[in-house]
Amino acid sequence: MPTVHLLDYAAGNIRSLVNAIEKLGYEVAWVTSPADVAKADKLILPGVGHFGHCLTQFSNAGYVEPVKAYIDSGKPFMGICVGLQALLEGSAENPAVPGLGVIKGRLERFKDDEKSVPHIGWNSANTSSKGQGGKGQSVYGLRPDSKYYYVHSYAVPYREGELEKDGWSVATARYGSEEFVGAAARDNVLVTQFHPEKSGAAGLRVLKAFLEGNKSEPLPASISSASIKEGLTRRIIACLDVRTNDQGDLVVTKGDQYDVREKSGENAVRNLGKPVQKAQQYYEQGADEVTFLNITSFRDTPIKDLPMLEILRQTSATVFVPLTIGGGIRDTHDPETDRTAPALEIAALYFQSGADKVSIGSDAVTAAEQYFASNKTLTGKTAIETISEAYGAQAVVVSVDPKRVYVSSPDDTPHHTVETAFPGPQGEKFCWYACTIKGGRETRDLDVVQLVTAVEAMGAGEILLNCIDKDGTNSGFDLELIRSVKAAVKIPVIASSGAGNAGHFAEVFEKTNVDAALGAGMFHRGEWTVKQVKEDLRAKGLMVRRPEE
Ligand code: 1PR
Repeated sequence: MPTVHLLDYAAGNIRSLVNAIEKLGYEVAWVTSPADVAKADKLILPGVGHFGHCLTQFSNAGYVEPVKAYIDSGKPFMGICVGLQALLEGSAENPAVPGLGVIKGRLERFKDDEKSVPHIGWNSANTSSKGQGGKGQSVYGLRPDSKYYYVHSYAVPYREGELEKDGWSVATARYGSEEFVGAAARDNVLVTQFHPEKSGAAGLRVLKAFLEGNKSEPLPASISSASIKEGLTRRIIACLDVRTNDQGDLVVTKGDQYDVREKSGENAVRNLGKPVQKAQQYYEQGADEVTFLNITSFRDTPIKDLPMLEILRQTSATVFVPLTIGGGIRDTHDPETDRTAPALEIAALYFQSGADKVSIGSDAVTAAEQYFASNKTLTGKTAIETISEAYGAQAVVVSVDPKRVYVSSPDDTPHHTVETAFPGPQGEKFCWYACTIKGGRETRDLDVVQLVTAVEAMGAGEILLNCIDKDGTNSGFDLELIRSVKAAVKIPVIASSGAGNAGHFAEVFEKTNVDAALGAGMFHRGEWTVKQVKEDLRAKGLMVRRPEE
């Protein structure tokens, strides 16, 4: 089997990249010391997270000069995400830390006055009119009508002609009003800001072209200017709530307002299928991400044997879109070693098993309560802060489980209220959203706006916004809740709970500025496929990613 070397300097979820490379028929060998670099025939520098953190580790380990020498040798080199950023001269994220300077330019933070930051989701890498690839040619399998998965807060602003005059072919993407470098290629070097290993068939094609040294080929004739649509697509996420049923099997389940037991018969846990199979099915239907929420607690299970780890390992071998895992991301007692493993260690196990993001629920509420109790002091020790520091904000989702508390007037509560078009049982025209923990079983005196602003300050990169009142009702998303959370934070927000048909997805995108929308029950019961939802959105003029063969 041909071999490709990966440089491992603790750069986040590398498992997916290894899976993708192996699927393409290559074997992975690891560069574990600077002396290994020169032995590689093909070298990939992966990386997610924080520029300064990654580059400092990279430089302290002595990799700067060997990697520069490798690039100068003319052997194939690919940099992914922070692996692209490393080749620049520097970054506004950490001006004191220099990059390798192979590419002229600096990273700048996206402006968040008009859009969410980080930039998360599927966007273009369009070479159609730029650089030496030029019209009609595909650079390393990149196609102007394909979409690729990006997750980053910093990017190289695109200035026409600047990189090209140094011989780079540049693929660009647009986020809001900003155009940035999505990928660039020159001689033996290919760098991508997006993650090819997370970009479905389109991403695997780019990786394959790199591995095979296929730098340029004619674009398929089917691509026309009409089929090229710039910008971020509407993200559709399939969510699997996973727990053990009464027979001890891990199943996908789905509750009504968080009650996952059948209403009749033996009151059994609803069994809607097997987690890995369901995830595969949604990937094939075109889901832009898959989220697993572990809603069971695995009592007395040694941490390294947590069943969700195996689910992730199996899923990430064939599902090449981002995977999020939630449930139980907190400091955890390990019965095997009789010690408490910090949340960061639990998260690390999930990242090593194929997760791209972890989602934190109950622990985030406790951390937010402490944050307000200590006059908004950041301790640096919460799960959110430690994981965000090590893996980057984009790897930390906070899952919120709010429920409505009705009041007659905003003066009746110190909490953030919304005026509602759906009055309460006594005709109350206002409500606030109380945060809950432990799967909705315990309600706290903390409102959703307090929670999301606190976790944003701690370094969370995204909000997964459930709603207990709407969960499993098939009556559509709670638009009032979504608007109020979107107005409170700059980080992306995923709408969740209540989707019952394709029209509900169109509604949430048209009537709010939410960043992504998630469905569960309607997909699990087979009433709608992800593909049908996307077709409906496309017919309504909303841009979605088309899954490729
Ligand atoms: O508190 O960090 O251990 O995380 C536990 C996680 O498990 C939280 O993210 C919490 O939302 C979730 N969870 C706990 N109990 C339940 C339950 O249902 N009994 N599920 C639960 C939450 C909500 C969504 C659902 C959408 C869409 N499920 O994930 O998929 O509401 O459903 P729909 O489209 O069918 O309406 P921690």
